[in-house]
Amino acid sequence: MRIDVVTIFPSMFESYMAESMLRLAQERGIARVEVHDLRNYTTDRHRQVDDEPYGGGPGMVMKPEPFFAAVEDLADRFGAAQETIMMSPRGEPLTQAVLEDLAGASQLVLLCGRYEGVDERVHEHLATREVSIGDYVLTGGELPAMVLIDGVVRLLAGVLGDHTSVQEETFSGGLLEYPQYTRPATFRGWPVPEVLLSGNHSEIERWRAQRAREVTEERRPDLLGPEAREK
Ligand code: 9D3
Repeated sequence: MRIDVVTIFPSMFESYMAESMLRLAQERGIARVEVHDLRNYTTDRHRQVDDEPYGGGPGMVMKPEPFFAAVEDLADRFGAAQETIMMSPRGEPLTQAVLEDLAGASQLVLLCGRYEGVDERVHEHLATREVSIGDYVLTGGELPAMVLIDGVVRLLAGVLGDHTSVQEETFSGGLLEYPQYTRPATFRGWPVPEVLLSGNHSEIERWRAQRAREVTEERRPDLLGPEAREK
């Protein structure tokens, strides 16, 4: 998969790209992520990427031309992407289902905004999709873009071990994780639940399923069916 990111803060991506599973994925040829400076697509002397809003109001709005020039240049060089995604607080919420959908694409372009917003023509005529990572206000689309990249790339075959596919099914099953423990068997007087030391694997499986259910009912009843939510 090829992912191109357009941003006025390309350096924000450096440490994330240099570490983590993303480097592994790039070394294995599974993903190629390139970050492009939006200012390189300006044509004026001041390399201006924003301007005052028509109709007045506070803050600045990002100009459309550099975004269009960037996406068109990327299409010329690498072919048209399946999706051109605007990271935006108005976007559809990012979920595991959206990540799974995006992981099926061979090429993505991610557009990161800053300031109070981006000229509506970018949303309407350039982006094929808009994605938000949740209902809270950040200062720009860069961290959301990294969140999306992280979630998509880890789904690509061969990035992580085989064990993850099984865990994925568990999560898609809609429950939170059961509690996990490692040594020591007693830490500061707090013991590991005895069943986990028993070696009885069917008992352990039952205990884990029950705890996962309890934790989910307690913390995220919205993940359970509407019936369970009533309780
Ligand atoms: C005045 C209304 N604001 C929207 C709540 C304007 C605004 C604030 C912050 C517009 C953009 C931003 C910067 N945020 C993002 O670009 C962003 C974001 C976010 O803030 N939260 C969750 N997901 C995302 S994806 C992009």
